[in-house]
Amino acid sequence: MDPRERGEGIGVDARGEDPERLQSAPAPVGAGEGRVRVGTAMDADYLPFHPNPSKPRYTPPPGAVDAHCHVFGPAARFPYAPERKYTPCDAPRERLYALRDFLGFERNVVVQATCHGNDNRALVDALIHSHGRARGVASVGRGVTDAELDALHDAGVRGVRFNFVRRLVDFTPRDVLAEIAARIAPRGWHVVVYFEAQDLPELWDFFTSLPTTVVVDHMGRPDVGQPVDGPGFGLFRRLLAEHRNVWSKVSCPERLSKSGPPGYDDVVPFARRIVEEFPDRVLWGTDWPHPNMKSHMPDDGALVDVIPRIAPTPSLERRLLVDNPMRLYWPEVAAARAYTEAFADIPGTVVFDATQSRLGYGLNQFCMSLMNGENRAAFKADERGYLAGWPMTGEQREAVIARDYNRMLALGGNIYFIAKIGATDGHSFQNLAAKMTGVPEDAYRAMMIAGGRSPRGNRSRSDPSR
Ligand code: 0GY
Repeated sequence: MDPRERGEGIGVDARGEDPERLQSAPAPVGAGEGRVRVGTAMDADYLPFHPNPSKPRYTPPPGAVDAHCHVFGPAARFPYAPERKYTPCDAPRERLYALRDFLGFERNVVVQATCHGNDNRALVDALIHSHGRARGVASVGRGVTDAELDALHDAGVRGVRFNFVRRLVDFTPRDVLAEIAARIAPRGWHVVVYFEAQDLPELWDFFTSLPTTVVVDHMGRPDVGQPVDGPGFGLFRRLLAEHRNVWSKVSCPERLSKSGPPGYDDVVPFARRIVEEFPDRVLWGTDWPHPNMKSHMPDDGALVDVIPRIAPTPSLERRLLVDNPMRLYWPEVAAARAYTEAFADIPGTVVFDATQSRLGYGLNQFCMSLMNGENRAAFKADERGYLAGWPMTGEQREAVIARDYNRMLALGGNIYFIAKIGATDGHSFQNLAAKMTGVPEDAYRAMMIAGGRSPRGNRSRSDPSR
């Protein structure tokens, strides 16, 4: 059996030899031909996702979220909906997560696509196998039970999607959608809407009556042949300006562009305008696996390289890729982060939170290996050689070689672990702490006996009594 049909052999390690390309065995064009997938085959004119996207030149900030992507099938496990308008190429979660790592993202928001209708099983399967690194937007009908909504929430779903694009779905009465929105609102979920720009006037009243945050897919699909200051895009900007609960995904240049890849130059001014005007209500996503593209299949690496052109400052980038999606999809993590960030301006303090812990995982594992005598001997005999065997950054290795303990803390080291290096060198904890403080050991000892360091001048800069 072809491993692609089992969704296997395409995990994060299945990279080819060219580090500039993600080489995980593509589903070739026409992969559906001649195959029976529970009675369905990929549409003859359907373009499969890019087989080997390039490595982006742009590096997303740590913690970046791809906030619009899909999983399709595999159809053998998760059949496509009978009422679907297209049959795609399977795009299983393993491929999505391999792409996430290759492009330099940390998390995904997986959005239910119409080819799966209201059957969210492939989405839920992707979420529960993401180790907490994916959250989702589901599609539900009026008959959904509270228990089903609970189960979706437990899996990581935080929103529902209402699709108004006529080529993708049949019409659903507005009162049905309003009823669904009223049921999900108390859960803190939001509504994602997908529509064509020409339908915005007719949908305006419905959108503005929704009781939740409303996230618009792909900037409401503007006609980028029109001026960015023209009436069409002006109406969309007015929607965001007048309704602070409305957000926009600045995604899908490949769908909107007339000028095409690699730069998608005609879409850039539209996306940039939205990012600059509404920096705290924008999200970005790859839209992998790019269903229903007809003109071309985008190289996902090239799509990532558009980001710095639409979010041209580090602050805009961070809000677009990290702060905004975290606030909407992982609010509990964002709140914990905001709490620890409040301590970041205390002189000499590095808060060891989940972010630092992830950064320093390899460094701290190396430190713990020094608990073992043979490992200590091996490290002492050849420090660089020994360090090369641990998954650490070059900066972390250099900080260890230099015994720069403060730098190690900044790079994710934990004091309880990095103290093992000091112990290996024959230092007491007191000696180590003195070294980190930059005073002789005697002076450090005297200070501690006298009651420890004075908090004066060492409080948070935001503390008026500092
Ligand atoms: C997208 C866009 C498309 C498809 C869907 O749910 C879907 O089937 O969203 C499209 O064909 O424009 O966001 O993936």
